[in-house]
Amino acid sequence: MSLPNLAPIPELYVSFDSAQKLKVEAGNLVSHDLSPRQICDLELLMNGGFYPLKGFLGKDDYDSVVDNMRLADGSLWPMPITLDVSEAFSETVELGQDIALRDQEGVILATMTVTDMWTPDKAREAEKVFGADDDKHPAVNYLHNTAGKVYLGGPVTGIQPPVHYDFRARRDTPNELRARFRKLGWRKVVAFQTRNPLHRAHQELTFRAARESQANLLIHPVVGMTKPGDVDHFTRVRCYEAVLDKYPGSTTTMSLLPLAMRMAGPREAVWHGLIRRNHGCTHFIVGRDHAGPGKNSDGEDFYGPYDAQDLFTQYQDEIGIQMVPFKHMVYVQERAQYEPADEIVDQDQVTILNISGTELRRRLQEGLEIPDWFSFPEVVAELRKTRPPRSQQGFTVFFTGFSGSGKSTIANALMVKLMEMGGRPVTLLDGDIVRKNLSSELGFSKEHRDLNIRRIGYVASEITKNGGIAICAPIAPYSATRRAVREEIEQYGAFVEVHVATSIEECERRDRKGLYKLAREGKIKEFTGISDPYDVPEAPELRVDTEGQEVDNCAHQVVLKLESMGLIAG
Ligand code: PPS
Repeated sequence: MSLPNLAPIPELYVSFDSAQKLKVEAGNLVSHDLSPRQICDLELLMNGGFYPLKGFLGKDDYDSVVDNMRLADGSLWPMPITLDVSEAFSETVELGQDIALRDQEGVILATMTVTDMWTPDKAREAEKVFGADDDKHPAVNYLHNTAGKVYLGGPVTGIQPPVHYDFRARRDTPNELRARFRKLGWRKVVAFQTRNPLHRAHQELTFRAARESQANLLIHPVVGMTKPGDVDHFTRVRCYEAVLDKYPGSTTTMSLLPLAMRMAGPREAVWHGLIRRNHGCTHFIVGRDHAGPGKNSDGEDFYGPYDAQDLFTQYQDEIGIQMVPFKHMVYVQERAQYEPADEIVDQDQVTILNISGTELRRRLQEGLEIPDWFSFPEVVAELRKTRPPRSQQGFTVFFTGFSGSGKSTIANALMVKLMEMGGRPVTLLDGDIVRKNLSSELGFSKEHRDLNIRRIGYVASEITKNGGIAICAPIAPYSATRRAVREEIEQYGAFVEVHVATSIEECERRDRKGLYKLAREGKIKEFTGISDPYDVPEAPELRVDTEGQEVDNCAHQVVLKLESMGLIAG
């Protein structure tokens, strides 16, 4: 199966002329609007990055990949690449039918012949592929809370690649990279996968990897989708560009990979290896905790730090690329250099320095020093531009609680206090205001409530992105939706969830709007706390109890919390 590295890799695109014809014909087909993740997957399917896949997985391939990391024909493939759709959409499609796959602007990128349609057992997929059915894993969370209920599978016919307007010169298909390597006479190429800015430790690691494997170096950062909360790819690419001239130009190159990562640790490492082989590389760096998803619900790591290296070693021959394993690199002060942690024999006599990702984020957030031994001044300057200290960033305060719990009153008091302080514009997205101005057509079914909260989340994320303060005060009864909003906002600034924990009994006793009475009488249906569920937030940033407390005091507790989080300067 493994192709000689420098020959072209098969793509799924039809010729230019056929594409023009197909595009017109596809205009009449049933259309699926691809999600951002599906657009990433489709791009790599079409350009050969996911070779030997010929489309989104059918049921047999899916089952086999989930159970055995292999396609039904036995080829190694660790990641289910599936086209998830809503039940409503699946009802418009029949087996054997061609559908058009469109990007978010409606451009037809490909057609797919639907050969398979099924409702997957997502809990099983989570357990087998990601090691646990735990929503703390970003891909498991995506699987349960973002992906559609039904999977469609079938071969894809490529019409055109997704359009990218950013860093165009830095993007290469597998065949473009192969051609570049051919042109440069590069026979051996070691790829470095990354979703983080490059600091000195990474530079040392990549230098050593290239030296040890006597290969040229491809810095191959992921710019599709990475872990929620990561530094955005625009900033990262500017950081990479800033350090590129510190590498020898004749043996190092950089290219951007539009991959949507799953953070699946060991399986992901094998997948990354196959993708890099497809891009013409011969070696691949696998470090500590490769593509790690962070902690599970019990606060433990999902995978061991070197599980990815172990699994890779097992499949290395089949992947067709050689692993360059790396241990954790740390700075040895006395020798003023980075060394692999496990190779330092005089550990007790030297000073070992290291700054974790969490510590780096803290220093950036608080505007603290980032030493020269850790990173390059150019990189730090870029990061500081995008991540000003927290007290200058936008943020969202998201109140949640029963109707009549006091959310709006506390939110109003908080708004006034923040306006008194000044510095950042404050916007109040109160439940009632939103329902009047943004969501007037919506009712209180689960679907409508979700839509309402997502709209609030979207507006709050825009406000946060642009450096303002958004105060939201809907009931927001569902934890999955609150989490989705949190993730959307945390890309740009802090999300402070405040649970206004007034009990349902107290809210009903107060019954300011007389709604509880109507709900009890059955005159209002689906009333939160009476005839509709409310998921109590498990770990909000703050829980306020309004019973026996002044509004001013409740709002003040929020101010103190914001201060302690560094969001308002002391
Ligand atoms: S949600 O669930 O977050 O979309 O709700 P929200 O937008 O905050 O709207 C809640 C306000 O609408 C009134 N109302 C109801 N609440 C809950 N359940 C039902 N069925 C319902 N019908 C109307 C209620 O007055 C809420 O106002 P608040 O400000 O929360 O008291």
